[in-house]
Amino acid sequence: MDKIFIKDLEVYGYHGVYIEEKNMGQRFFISAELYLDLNPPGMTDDLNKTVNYAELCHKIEQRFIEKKFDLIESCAEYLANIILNEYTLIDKVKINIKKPSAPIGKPLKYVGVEIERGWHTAFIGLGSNLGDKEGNLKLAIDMIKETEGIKVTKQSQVYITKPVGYTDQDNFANSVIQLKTLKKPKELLETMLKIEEALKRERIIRWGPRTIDLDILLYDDIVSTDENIVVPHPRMHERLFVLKPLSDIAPYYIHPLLNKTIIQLWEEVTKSNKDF
Ligand code: X6L
Ligand code: MG
Ligand code: MG
Repeated sequence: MDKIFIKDLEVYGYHGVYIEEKNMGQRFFISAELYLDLNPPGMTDDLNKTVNYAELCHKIEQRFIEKKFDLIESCAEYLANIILNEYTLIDKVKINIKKPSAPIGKPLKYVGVEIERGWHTAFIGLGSNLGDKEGNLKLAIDMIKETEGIKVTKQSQVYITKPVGYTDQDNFANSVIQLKTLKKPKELLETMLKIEEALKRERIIRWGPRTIDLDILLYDDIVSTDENIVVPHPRMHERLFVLKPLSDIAPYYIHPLLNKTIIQLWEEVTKSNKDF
């Protein structure tokens, strides 16, 4: 992918665990690699279609010196966040921070850190069958939209569906949203669980009635078997109340384990189930 780079921008800053580092300060070298499509600006010679690296250098310096972090890890995380939030053209950023005068008492060129952060695509399945069902979906989506580091980019229709699994309960309202996020899967899951809690989700009966259920269906094309966050959602490919709304907004998205499009999965399930 195309990139713009800034190499070893020298900045005098006040980060460090030791008090002298915070008081006296020291030199740092900051490098950034910005991943974005350089073809549009390259074809049009238009600065508005790219990132002004002069402006960015000034911003990096300004934001770097206004804080006093213990760790350069925190500095890097902080800068990556600012850059990705303020320059929407940038998909991914690499930040490298070097500390050539770290108080180590050994001869070395520098110590440093490097991180890579970017926007990821995820799909969330929403379900509600208690209280104002459609209102609950809307409330949850509003809370997701207000979360820092998340942008909701697509929304399916709302479908009224018969309960699956535990059938002695009210019909569900189901929908699916696509979002762009800076969060890792684990952080995204925590956000979803917090919103479920805020909307008074109670877990009494397994598969039972709920004000809101927020499931991470897909996260990029990651296949994760971490027992807390299994993506793709292990049963999404069997459930029409997921596949139907998902096919509204991502019909040709390929399920990274089954290697089939959402439409294909939907057709396979529809053939053996006439509930929709
Ligand atoms: C055999 C055994 C076959 C269990 C299927 C299917 C279990 C689905 C649980 C199953 C089995 C589930 C929603 C729902 C639930 C929802 C609708 C579940 C877990 N959530 N039904 N049932 N919408 N329509 O959001 O999905 S509970
Ligand atoms: Mg669920
Ligand atoms: Mg769930």
